[in-house]
Amino acid sequence: MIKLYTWGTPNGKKVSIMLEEIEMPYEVFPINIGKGDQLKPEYLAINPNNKIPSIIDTEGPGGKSFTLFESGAILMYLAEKTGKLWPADTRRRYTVIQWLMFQMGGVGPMFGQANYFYRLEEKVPYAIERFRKEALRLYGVLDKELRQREYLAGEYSIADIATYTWVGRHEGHHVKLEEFPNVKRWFDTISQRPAVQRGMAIPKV
Ligand SMILES: N[C@@H](CCC(=O)N[C@@H](CS)C(=O)NCC(=O)O)C(=O)O
Repeated sequence: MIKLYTWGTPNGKKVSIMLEEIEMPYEVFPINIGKGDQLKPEYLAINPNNKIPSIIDTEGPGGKSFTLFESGAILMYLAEKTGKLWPADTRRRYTVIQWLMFQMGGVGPMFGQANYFYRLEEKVPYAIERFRKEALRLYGVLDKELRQREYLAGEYSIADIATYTWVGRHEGHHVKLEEFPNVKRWFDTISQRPAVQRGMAIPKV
């Protein structure tokens, strides 16, 4: 059984989508980051970085409980544990990891900052310009790659799941998906997956 500590954000939804895709039983523990649940000592014992998501696998390696945070690490762990969305071939697997790292190091932080500065009441034009420009550059990279392949690493993978939830926030960083037709086609295809729809609805609070 997986215990999932999450909230309704792109990083949290990555993990619920994955758990739905691999059909692994899980229990959801909502951590309301708006109310500061992530700062409570009982949660800090699970994730010292006071952010969601985290998991506890009650039947981890060696049959012992295993606690993990960082959404990218969690996706890799669940993929490796089940062998699902995790190519056995080294080249293919590292292509998946490459695009996952691209998401973790670029897409997530840059889209997140762009969203933050667009939302901020006291506008900081330099910051909006900086993060919007970088977000647009990243959409350009994704669009060019997705012109050549159906999914980021060829077949549907954890890299697509990780990137999907952030592209799902495109309105927050004022990007029109119509301007990136290959990203839009990819996004619309993934949106139709029943597991993605179920995972996007977590946590139900
Ligand atoms: N790199 C981390 C980022 C996690 C993260 O930024 N989580 C946000 C929600 S998407 C959070 O918990 N924020 C609460 C806070 O910063 O206090 C991951 O991918 O797991």
